[in-house]
Amino acid sequence: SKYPLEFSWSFWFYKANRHNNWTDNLILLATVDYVEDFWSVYNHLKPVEYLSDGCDYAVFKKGIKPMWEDEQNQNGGRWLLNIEKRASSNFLNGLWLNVLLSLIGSHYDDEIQYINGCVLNVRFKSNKLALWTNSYENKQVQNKIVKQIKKEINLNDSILLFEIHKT
Ligand code: M7G
Repeated sequence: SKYPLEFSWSFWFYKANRHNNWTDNLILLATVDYVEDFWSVYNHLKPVEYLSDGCDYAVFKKGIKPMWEDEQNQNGGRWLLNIEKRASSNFLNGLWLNVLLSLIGSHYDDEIQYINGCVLNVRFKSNKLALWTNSYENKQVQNKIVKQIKKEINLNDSILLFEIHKT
């Protein structure tokens, strides 16, 4: 029997294409309800180090789109980490996997309810990792979340900035 996740999670891929609206470039890849299915999808996908500039991966709770327009993101924001290009691909891959495991494993106590998902932006200048949350007004929740994410990715000294989404 398979091991169920506390929440179902959807994998998304964004591929840059100037001819489309931003939202039309987002593709829902798969939704997973079990640990085993998470690994099937994860293992099937290109490791982040091979994504080309302009692409994103996003993993969000099922039913929440990784875009500002989704109702669940209306009062939300993101904890943002810049990842310098000189960081190794192992580091980048590990960072992304650790964030995913922290989400599917619900490592955030009660604060998991305030987390919508995570995004990795692969960009020419600097890659970005972000954890999207759903209530920017709740400072206490935001601080607990950022403390935990730093622990998960083993980066206690790095700086994550909180940004409120554009609406
Ligand atoms: P980005 O891809 O988050 O970062 O935003 P980047 O500047 O490092 O590439 C780039 C642009 O994509 C934004 O200025 C928006 O035009 C568009 N964009 C990004 N997001 C996350 C959204 C979104 O959620 N909704 C819409 N409509 N456009 C977005």
